[in-house]
Amino acid sequence: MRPSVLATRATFPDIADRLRQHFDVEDNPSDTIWPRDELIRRLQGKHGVMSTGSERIDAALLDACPSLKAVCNVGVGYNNIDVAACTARGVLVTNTPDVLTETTADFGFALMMATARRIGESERFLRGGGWTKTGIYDMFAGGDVYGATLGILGMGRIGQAIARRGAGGFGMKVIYHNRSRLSQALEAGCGARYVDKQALLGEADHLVLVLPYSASSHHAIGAAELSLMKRTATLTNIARGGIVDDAALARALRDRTIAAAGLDVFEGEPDVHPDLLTVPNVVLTPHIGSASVRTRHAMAALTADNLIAALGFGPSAGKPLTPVNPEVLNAR
Ligand code: 8YV
Repeated sequence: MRPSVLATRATFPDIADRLRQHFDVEDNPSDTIWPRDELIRRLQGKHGVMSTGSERIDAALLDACPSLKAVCNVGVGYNNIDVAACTARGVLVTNTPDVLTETTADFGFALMMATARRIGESERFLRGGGWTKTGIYDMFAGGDVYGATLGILGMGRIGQAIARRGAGGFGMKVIYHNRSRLSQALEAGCGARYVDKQALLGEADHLVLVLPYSASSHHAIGAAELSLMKRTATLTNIARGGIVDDAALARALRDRTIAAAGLDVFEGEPDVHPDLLTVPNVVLTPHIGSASVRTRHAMAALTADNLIAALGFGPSAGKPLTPVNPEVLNAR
């Protein structure tokens, strides 16, 4: 009997073909997010799932889908998956590190620049016909990026790639804070200096968040942290919703206690806090940090290879490339 797998979103035709060499495949051509009960229904009898950050994979879902042996996430962050619950049930979890690092760093840098230089606000002004009615000489004067201080909270692969961009091409002084300090070699490689969180908040002209979401990073940036930032500073979040207290951020933007924010991720996304939709000094994007065609294809390919290997097929049968809970493999 061929194993069955579910892809929760539409995937590339060649990736679907790759999966079909080994599995019966059900995918989601409509690309809408299935409600949870529908997801559970579609997972019945499935041995593996190619999931995204939009699905919550927890103990209740696993118990309702006992045939599931592998949860292969199209994404590096996997806070949507209860890994301990998967491990306890012998379900392998995989993710997609490395293949998205540079693309996501490009996006983080672009969003930071758009925020600093007020690109969203000025584009809305132009589209609204404002340019033909008003003198705009200083109206959209923003903060400089070149030569400014770039602060990075969370210094994993993507944080380091953003640091390299800042220190390299943009002459920035780069400071970072992380749970653990990088080795001297890594710090030198990305041109960044370790500081404590308070110094990071107080010194950064542009603060970029790239840390994983967990109970300990929930609201890592709230009203207290925002109050430590410069009035001229910007905040960019490409990490996860929930790391920032969005209501507190909306207040800080409204009161101009910080200059502007760029947000690709939101608490409760795809819903966005209504106050963030009304303040002008924020650039909003719908969680597209890794979304270049080449990178999304590479993420899908790695996920498919993980799924194929996890279910015992292909050249690395039994040895998925990027497991999150490899202890499950040892126990098999
Ligand atoms: C994905 C991401 O868009 O990799 C991540 O952690 O947030 C993004 O690359 C997301 O996981 C949906 O698949």
